[in-house]
Amino acid sequence: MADDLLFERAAGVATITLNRPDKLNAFTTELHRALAAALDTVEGDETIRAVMLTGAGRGFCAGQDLAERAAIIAGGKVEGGKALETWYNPLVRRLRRLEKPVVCAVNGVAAGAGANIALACDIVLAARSASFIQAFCRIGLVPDAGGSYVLPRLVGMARASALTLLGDKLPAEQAAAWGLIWRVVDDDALVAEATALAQHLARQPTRALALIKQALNASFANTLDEQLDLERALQIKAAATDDFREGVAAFLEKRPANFTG
Ligand code: LHQ
Repeated sequence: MADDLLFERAAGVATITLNRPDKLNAFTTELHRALAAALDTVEGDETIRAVMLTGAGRGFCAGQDLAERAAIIAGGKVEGGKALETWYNPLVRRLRRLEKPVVCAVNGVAAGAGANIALACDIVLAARSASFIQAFCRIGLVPDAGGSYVLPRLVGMARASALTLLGDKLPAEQAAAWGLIWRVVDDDALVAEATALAQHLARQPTRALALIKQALNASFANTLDEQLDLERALQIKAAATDDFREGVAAFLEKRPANFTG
């Protein structure tokens, strides 16, 4: 079902909208397939220099479609790892490794893997009415899609423990106050603000932004010495770009930079 995912491009930004609003954009295999194809396009098109990910309707994403799961369970093929291996883990790895910034506009409830896919994006804005639910424990599962990795790092172990063991709804404002996400925006301004942010990012030095992502991805696993060495290696790459030359020239000439990515 191609309509389960909307894909638009304008001003250097690919806007990807999860579009199963009646089911709060829960992930079916079809939706995963469509999202993977959209990311193929993003990766392969150098005119796309930023991504905006959002959901249609009143939810962002309710995680795995449990009706699809129930059908699999009824068929006697219960296998918790397959969907992670095939879809969720590659998706999270791709978002983290994508050499373009990804803005997530969380327009409503983000539950289960839906919450953790939002948190795998680079800058997360949420509508004031949105919320985050680590819903896994409610149905006898463990957090997946990277939740158990990012939550302690973003909000500390005490909050990560309560969020994942209780499965309570965390309102967007609290999520922002805790540092789980970047910012809360009024509901009716969310898409415009997220789009403007993504368009801003699309005009920035894309290669440098990709290298920044790489540095931050490595940061928690590295020692200070390792990270200093990595920064040096990445800086050599950044300094070799046309955009670095342009950035310095624009600064000295007191004019806006025209980065080409
Ligand atoms: C849904 C869903 C949904 C289907 C709402 N599926 N229909 C990975 C790999 C392997 C195994 C399994 O899992 C995973 C990763 C995961 O993501 S596990 C976690 C899966 N997600 C959940 O457990 C969340 C389930 N949803 C909810 O708890 C609620 O819907 C929330 C709290 C998100 C929102 O509640 P409400 O605002 O009250 O909305 P609602 O429950 O009435 O939902 C609206 C409709 O969407 C409704 O359909 P209907 O036809 O009755 O109107 C729901 O059935 C449907 N829906 N989530 N995950």
